[in-house]
Amino acid sequence: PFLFNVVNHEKFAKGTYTTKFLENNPELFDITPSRDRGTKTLQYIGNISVNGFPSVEKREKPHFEKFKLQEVTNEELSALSGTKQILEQHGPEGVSKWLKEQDEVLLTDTTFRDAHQSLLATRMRTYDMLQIAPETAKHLNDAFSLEMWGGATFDVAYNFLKENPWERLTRLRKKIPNVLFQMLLRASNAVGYKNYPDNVIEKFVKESAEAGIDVFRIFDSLNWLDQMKVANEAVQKSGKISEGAICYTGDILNPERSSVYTLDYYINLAKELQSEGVHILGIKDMAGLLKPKAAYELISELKTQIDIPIHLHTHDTSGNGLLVYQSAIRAGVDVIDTAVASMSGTTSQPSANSLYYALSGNERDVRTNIDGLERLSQYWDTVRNYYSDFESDIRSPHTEIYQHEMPGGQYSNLSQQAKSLGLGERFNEVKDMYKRVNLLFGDIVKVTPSSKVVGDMALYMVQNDLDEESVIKRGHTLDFPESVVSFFKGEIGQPVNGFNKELQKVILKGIEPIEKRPGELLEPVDFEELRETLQEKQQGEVTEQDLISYAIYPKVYEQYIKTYESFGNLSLLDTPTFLFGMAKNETVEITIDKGKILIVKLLSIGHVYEDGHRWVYFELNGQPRKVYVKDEH
Ligand code: 3PY
Ligand code: ZN
Repeated sequence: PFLFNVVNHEKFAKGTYTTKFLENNPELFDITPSRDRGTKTLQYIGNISVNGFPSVEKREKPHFEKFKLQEVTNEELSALSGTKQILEQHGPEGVSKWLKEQDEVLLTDTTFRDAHQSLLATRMRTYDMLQIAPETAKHLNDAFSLEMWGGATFDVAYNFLKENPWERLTRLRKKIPNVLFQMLLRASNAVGYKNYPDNVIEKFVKESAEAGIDVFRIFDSLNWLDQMKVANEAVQKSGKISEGAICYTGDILNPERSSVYTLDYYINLAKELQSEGVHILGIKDMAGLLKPKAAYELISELKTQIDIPIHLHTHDTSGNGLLVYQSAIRAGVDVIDTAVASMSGTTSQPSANSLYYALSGNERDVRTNIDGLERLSQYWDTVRNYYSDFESDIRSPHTEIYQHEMPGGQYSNLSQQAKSLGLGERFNEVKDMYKRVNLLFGDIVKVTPSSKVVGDMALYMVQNDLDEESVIKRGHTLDFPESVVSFFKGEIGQPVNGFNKELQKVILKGIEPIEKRPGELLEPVDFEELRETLQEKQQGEVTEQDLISYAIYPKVYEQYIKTYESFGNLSLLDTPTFLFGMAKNETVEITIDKGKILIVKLLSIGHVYEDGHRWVYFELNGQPRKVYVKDEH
């Protein structure tokens, strides 16, 4: 097992594992042991106990007050009836019609997706969601939906949490049978950062719908509606709810800000989406730029111009989120996105708990169960502590958002990126440059992946001391970031104002850009061929879900299966053990299957040998066991 440990460890902890390493060391496979689940789990815990978890400061496992979960019996769960049952009985049109008949405003709870994507770098684990899932079903029975999938959660699950996002979906579905499950779908970019062939989008939607997604919020990062058609049609075909979303940028109250992003611009997009047959209109205010008065004007006007229900999403970065919702509610919005209090505010969504009290006595209430929300908030308050290493550095409202227009989920990411490039002390410059790059690019919609292009360019310009003029003058001698080149080639679509031609020329250096929808030009993926390729890499059967994951994220997925094969299903570990390992003499119980529990006690960690390894001694269900672990220090 020793040699095997080396492989296991290096590829997990550093992510620098390459096939070269194996090619050069074929003997590593000579002793391939078929290890049982217990040993795999011990191997992981041993590793983390010795070396710590990437990006988490190594320290003794913290212990916070344990939240006492209420038992919700299976009978209670199956007696719950919510929007999921309305969809089952009346179909997507039925839900759309029903929504419009409600007097109260309904909630989408984003705690399982956007809230932790925006606050904790998307690191919330399935384990913590599952613990509270039955109570969530009960307390949020009145919600319109739970946004719990898509966006960045898909790749982060595989890449950083070493867990399978499809398993998250199916396991939560079992515990929450009553409320619609919603995901964020980046249209032709699926859950990735680039355009995929149409048949990949179609298959992704089909599999997601079958696994339990009911509402697909579809957006294009440049508001180019042509890009949304393939996804919308696939959702319609699956019998699920298609929410066509418009991304909000600029400021409709300020005609000097832009002559393009006006009230009319948004109304026209909404009408077009309605004519595509979407069941709900989404307004996606990803940066939190929509001001209260603008929300009132936009929603009021939409209410007179379109017939489908309106679903508003915002971020509370400026601190004005509740005012925005209050205005939108007065104007007749049908559904709004909130998070439970302890996972709300700043770059996340506004707090559902606060909104409940803010509206009390008003002409229109929010439909929710405040006592239930308080319990959920207490639960997440405790759980959030374990993820403190992933908290962003925003501690208070940031009104500068109205200037730089950076999406909620990008801020902490970009600040991390800046730090890693040695620009940590120049982040104010980076933010200012972000604003300038947007204008240099012709004032584009900024949301994943177009926001990443602007961010990459801003970092590049600050790092190389470039400005608008020198970038054009010296551009022919510069190697621009890959995402920037791809954007100017037209590979993520066409921006509203077209490209800055002068800049495009210096960036592309003779390459012809495309003007067509990229999906039209991309070869369809041959899934049978891909299945054969993957079958060679993966032990066990290749499912349709594995296949589509591999099509979207080949490298990330391959890395994940290797980790899985070495350490087993890591989503079964409790979060403190997953992130901090175990202390001497500590015992944990891990349920690996119904009725199958591993009782693990860590006895001691041995000294370092000359080869840099240590033995870690355990008791597993009463039997002595030891694993050999490389010490990385
Ligand atoms: C995503 O695409 O992940 C987003 O949350 C965009 O706002
Ligand atoms: Zn968002």
